[in-house]
Amino acid sequence: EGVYSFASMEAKWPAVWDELNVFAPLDDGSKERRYVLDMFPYPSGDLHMGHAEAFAMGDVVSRYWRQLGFDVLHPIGWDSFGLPAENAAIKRNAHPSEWTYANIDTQAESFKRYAISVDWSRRLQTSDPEYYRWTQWLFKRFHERGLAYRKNSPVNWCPKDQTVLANEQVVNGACERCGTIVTKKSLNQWYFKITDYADRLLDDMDALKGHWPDRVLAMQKNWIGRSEGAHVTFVIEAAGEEKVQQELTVFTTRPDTLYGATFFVVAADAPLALDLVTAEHAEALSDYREQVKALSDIERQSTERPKTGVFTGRYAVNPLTGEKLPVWAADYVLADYGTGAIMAVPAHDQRDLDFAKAFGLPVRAVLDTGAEDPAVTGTATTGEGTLINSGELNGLSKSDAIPAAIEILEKLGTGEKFVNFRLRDWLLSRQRFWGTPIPIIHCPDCGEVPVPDDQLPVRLPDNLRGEALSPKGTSPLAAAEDWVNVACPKCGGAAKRDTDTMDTFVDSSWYFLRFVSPQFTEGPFDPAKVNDWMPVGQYVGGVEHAILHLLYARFFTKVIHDLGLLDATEPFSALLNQGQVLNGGKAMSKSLGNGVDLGEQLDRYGVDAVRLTMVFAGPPEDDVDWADVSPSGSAKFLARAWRLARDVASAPGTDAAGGDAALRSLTHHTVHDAKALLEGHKFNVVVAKLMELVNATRKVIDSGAGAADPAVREAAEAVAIVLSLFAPYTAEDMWETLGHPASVANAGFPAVDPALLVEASITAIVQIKGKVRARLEVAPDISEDDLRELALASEAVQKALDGAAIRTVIVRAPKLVNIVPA
Ligand code: ANZ
Ligand code: ZN
Repeated sequence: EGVYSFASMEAKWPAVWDELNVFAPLDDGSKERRYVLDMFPYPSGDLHMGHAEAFAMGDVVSRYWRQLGFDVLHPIGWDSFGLPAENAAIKRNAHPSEWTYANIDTQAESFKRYAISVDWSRRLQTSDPEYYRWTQWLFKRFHERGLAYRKNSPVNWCPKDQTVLANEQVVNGACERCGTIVTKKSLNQWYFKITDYADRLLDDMDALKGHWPDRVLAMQKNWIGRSEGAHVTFVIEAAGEEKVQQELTVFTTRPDTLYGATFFVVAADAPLALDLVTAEHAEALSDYREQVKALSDIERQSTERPKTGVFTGRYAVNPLTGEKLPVWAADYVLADYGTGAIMAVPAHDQRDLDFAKAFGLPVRAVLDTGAEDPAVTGTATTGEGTLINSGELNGLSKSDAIPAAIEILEKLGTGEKFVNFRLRDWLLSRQRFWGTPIPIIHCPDCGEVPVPDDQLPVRLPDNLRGEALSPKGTSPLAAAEDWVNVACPKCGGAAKRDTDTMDTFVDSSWYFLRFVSPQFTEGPFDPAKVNDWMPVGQYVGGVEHAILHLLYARFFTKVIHDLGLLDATEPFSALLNQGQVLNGGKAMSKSLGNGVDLGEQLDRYGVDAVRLTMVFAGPPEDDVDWADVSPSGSAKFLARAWRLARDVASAPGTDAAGGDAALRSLTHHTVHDAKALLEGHKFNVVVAKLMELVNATRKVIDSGAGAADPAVREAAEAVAIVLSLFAPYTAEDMWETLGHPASVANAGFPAVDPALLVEASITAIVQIKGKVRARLEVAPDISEDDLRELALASEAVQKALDGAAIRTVIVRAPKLVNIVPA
């Protein structure tokens, strides 16, 4: 031996760790528990560089907590339903499960080689019937509480994937997955009533501040979009014809501007527009609605686009003034926000002003902000100011006028304070095959009948393959007649199963709970275990999940709490977003041809070197540019660390007393600092400190007592333990060489001797006129007087002063003396 060989370490240790069951938690309450979780992978192909980075970070936390003596739960599973498997199955005339489980096996092998410290006995897959049985069970509990319901409404439709999408899956008007522009389609779909939880989702973020990235919290806050204002109801003027619509309610954040409303706008695509329009204007509206359909919400709200719209022929009456205001239909008002209708105040809202200019509608300022009249400038005024042209509100400030206006409206019975949310209910049904079947049976007599709990899971049929799965706009499950046609559980009559499957984000909204007892058969998780582990103490994953997965998981946790099944109200106490792995400053992609193959890197440099490189590249939140890092440099460092252990092992023993004092101090400082740095996720700095310690240890070996010095052994052991967080193979090998039984993962973080942290001396700097003239080695607790005396007596200082008189001496013990000559 004697030569560092990552290949032989990688061949040796996994079996030992397996045998010793090193990474399974005791789960017996003998130690304090901590739960660390990486966002579980999707089984597309083998692991890539992104996995290697994310899992390296999560593993540092997990291994650190284990070294601190916690009982650590660190599980892994697969988010294994979803479109790619289905598309691959169509292409290969296969069943999606074949592709899925083959990929999972490949990834599992790679993860084992990558030596992530997980308890493999807890592995789960969301596409396992043993798992989705409980996804269905939870769906039923939501359904019983009215939190899962079906409604007909215009939904986002991806023409390529031939399925509906949740609002959260539409990014800049396009399908999050394939980039196709999303259209609207009216369909009967299942929803989760996440809007019932909007307030709690927002309020409970307070407890996450400082533990979740600010950016993620800001994104969630914005997505929930709480907006305080009022509902104001206007009576529609009957223009002699039969009245279809009696009233029009708007949501406004600016009830103070009511006197400045000069017209109304309803969303052209809302049913409301059809209810309002008079016969005379019906055709113009219907033509306009065709135009609007093609636009995304982003385009519709763009301030760049010229304003378009049609008059409905109706007027609404301002409850405060009796003024008749024309009602228009336009696309810049969205059908599914607020009430889908607005009172337009062109003087103080730019979009309303643009619209007023385009159609020659009046502009009336009601707030004097000191700026010029918006009717003249074309710029709406939005700042603070004093109310004008506003009857009883005149003279009030904007912030006083808002509640005053609401009070007046409430007295008139025509308005009230209202809090509006941007958040919509979560559309969860999908017209695809490879997902959790919705456990509902539709009976012509009994309506929606849930499948009884003892008949769960509703399994996917296994006789659909290849072409039968191709998207048709309705779920492929509809074609499986023997599966679809069932007896109604209530009346026994002929009935049909629901043929939609659930959004895969449903599967991932509760998997962290399943990990506490993945084999439990009496419920989704063992109630006796779940509160021992939840909430997750550290969650690690990409920022791309800021809204979708993380919001949904928070929602599920709150509902499951409300069901009385869980104490926690938040799933993840702390969140770490790792950066991306780039190559040449750009994300790796096929089209750029800058992909780096993980397997190849592992073959070339070894697992430890790749892991260390990921961690050493910078703080975990930053991107890693593979073109800028040096896995071969990492490999060299690992070999250098490893040789310390070898040298110690082959040196003759000495008595434990003594040892190189400077090295001992450095070792204890390194361990001490590493703790604080690890808590702050400054993993890269810990690695840098280890490098320093390895170099210092080597110097001592090469001089003085050599490897037999007990300070050298102490340093080598500390290196092995701290290094085990980043480079488990090298560390385990060092630990064995140093004469300890496996595993170094359970060695315990080295104890720090506080006496060794006290510095023997510190360098004080002496400046004259701002120039450094001397450096003095002084005791850290030197007094000001002593330091002044020492500085003035110093030869270098005497020389620099050259007899000049001194005006003042400023002393900051123990580090600085500033001499100001007269
Ligand atoms: C009158 C008004 C006067 C308004 C004014 C603003 C300024 P947030 O903060 O996003 O909640 N609005 C309401 N529903 C809308 C919809 N469906 N589509 C487009 N715009 C809509 O914005 C609330 C404001 O956005 C509301 O207050 C309304 O315009 C508009 F000087 O009412 B406001
Ligand atoms: Zn029935």
